[in-house]
Amino acid sequence: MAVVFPEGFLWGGATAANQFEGAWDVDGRGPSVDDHFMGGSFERPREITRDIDPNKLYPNHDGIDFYHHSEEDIALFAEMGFKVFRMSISWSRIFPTGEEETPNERGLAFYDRVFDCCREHGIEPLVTLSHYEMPYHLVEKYNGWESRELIELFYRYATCVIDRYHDRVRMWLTFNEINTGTSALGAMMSTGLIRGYEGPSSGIEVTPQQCYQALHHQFVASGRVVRYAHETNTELKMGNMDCFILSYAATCDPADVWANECEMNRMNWYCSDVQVRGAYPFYARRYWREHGVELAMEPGDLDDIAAGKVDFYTFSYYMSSTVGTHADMEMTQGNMVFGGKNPYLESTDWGWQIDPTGLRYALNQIYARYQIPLMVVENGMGAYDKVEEDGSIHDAYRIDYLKRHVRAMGEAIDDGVDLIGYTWWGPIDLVSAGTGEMRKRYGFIYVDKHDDGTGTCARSRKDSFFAYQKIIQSNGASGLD
Ligand code: BGP
Repeated sequence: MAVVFPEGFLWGGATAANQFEGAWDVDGRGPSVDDHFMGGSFERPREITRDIDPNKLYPNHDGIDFYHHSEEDIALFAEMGFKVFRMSISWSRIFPTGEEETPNERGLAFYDRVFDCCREHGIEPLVTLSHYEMPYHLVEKYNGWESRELIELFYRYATCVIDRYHDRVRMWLTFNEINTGTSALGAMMSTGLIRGYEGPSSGIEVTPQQCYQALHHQFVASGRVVRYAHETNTELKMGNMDCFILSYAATCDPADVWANECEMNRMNWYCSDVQVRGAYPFYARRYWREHGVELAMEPGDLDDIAAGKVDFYTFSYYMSSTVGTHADMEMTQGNMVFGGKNPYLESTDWGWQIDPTGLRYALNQIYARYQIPLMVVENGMGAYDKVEEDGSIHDAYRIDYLKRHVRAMGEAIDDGVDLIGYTWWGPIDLVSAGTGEMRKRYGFIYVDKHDDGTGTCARSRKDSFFAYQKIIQSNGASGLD
């Protein structure tokens, strides 16, 4: 039976300012945390330097220069038929250190141009307020979200951009993959807990106390911003954003099943239970106790969380893993998490296990739990692409990944899930968050930019560009064979 997507389904693509804008020091922008990350690879983690060393390469500084290609890129998205374009605002473009009293007008003007251009093409912007970044000054001064000060500073930034753009941007997400704040890389990128970190050998360790305290501050900030948005314009829709790392019990040993249940609570449900239901979940207290977490809260924090429930649930989905208690488990990894290998699944060149059925399963699980509209705001495949002599790129592997995941979404919709949209991660090649590489490509649009910083930044269409175009044009009714 053909897959039927609802009328008005939001097809599109997703990006993040720090990974594609470039222009890191242009028009008054301040350095953000990502500007201190050097490039790495699958084998070699990215290193952070406290000072920017002019002799080193920081891939996020140039990104793919969307800053100077925005009109061309949005036109290409429109050519594919995008209904929605997910992007983030760079906080340090608006408040360069995060502590200014007034915003940087030149930064605001850039996003005016971007949103106007989207509107001209009939594309709805979906904006993430914080996608793995914050002004670097806040890391040095406050150790990021460990400090309560960040709540007010983020609120100042978020309310400023909501005031400026709410007539053109109706859909907002507060924090990208907020749940990765409990992982090592997420603690650096998402919550900025890296004061004193000088590279993998520096020995700085982040404790559960720091991670969960930082998350608490983000929950309060998110709650206040959601409430502000709802009061400012009743048409605004506010979402959470979780990295859904679906895991299966490695065996049917009840000990494995229970271990997986605990991991699903910790990794996948903890943050969304707070942001969707407006309260900490029942299992949190035992977890905190057993991990030495004692949250410092102020009066009103829980009210802010309760008043800031989101309107729709969004998530990224790339892979699944397994969880078990047996010593002989073979492990694999993504960018933010590690997990067990699943013998029934194939993996990408970076070891991410491909599991379209897992997407259907995840959508059903999430919808059963929350019963609010869902949106897949990241899904995609990082791969090496070969450019043929005539410039064409035949990325059949990416098309296959796309089709299988779209079919899985169609099944979930048929199951009864209220799924409202899908934004492919990296519709245009951009810098990898996990490794800082360019050669780990996700795009339907190729960008001539390389790991050594060379390249013209010229854009071209891969085969997948036309495959996605066909799917969108038929609203998922064809192009999936
Ligand atoms: C998610 C992030 C994105 C993106 C994506 C792909 O975790 O939200 O920013 O980068 O993963 O990951 P990577 O770039 O590490 O391949």
